[in-house]
Amino acid sequence: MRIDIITVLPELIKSPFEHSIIKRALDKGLVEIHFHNLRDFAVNKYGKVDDAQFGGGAGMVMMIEPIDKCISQLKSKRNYDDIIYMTPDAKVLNQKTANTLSLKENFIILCGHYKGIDQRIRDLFITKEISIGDYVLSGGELAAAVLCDSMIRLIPGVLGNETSALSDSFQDDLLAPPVYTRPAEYKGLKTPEILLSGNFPKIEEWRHQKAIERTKTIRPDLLKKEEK
Ligand code: 6GU
Repeated sequence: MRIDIITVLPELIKSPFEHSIIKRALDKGLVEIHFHNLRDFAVNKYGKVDDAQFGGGAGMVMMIEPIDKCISQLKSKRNYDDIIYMTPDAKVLNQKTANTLSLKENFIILCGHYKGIDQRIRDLFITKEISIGDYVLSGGELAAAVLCDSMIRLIPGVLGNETSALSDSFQDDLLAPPVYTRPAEYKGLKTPEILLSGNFPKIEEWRHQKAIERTKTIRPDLLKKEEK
């Protein structure tokens, strides 16, 4: 997988890729990430990439020209499966989208800022728009890092034990069951007996039951989705 990230704040988004599972995926060559500073395509020597919106109103809008130049340059070098715009006014990312995207090869991810980008960029280039939740962030960078993490960990070979991605919360629309590790008892707080029993079919049954209970309590909307 190759991901090209377009941003006005490359420093803000780099560090999530320098640790843990994502770093290992990069080191193994399973994914390549390239950062592009939109200011390199600015319309003047002061690095201008945004302007006031037509029609009036507070907030700046990211201009069409720098983004056009940057995306066109990338598109002239290779084909992209998707050109994704990170914005709160879009469908919310879920595990199904992450699964689908993890099977593709090349992405451009454009991080929004200020009031957003000139609509003509969306009409012309963007093939997918993604939000990471119903709240507003200062920019698309953190959201892009979240999206990349969710896709990269699903690329075969990234996680040591591939079954662990499959048993994650949300993979089957259920929250994960509770987990315990040594010591079996701490200050009188006990691990459920069943987990120490060695009876693996019973343990699986217990985990599934707990997953359903947890989902009913915390995210009943997920169960409703399953019934559809
Ligand atoms: Cl993708 N961008 C911004 N700025 N805020 C968000 C978001 C994205 N997703 C949720 N909030």
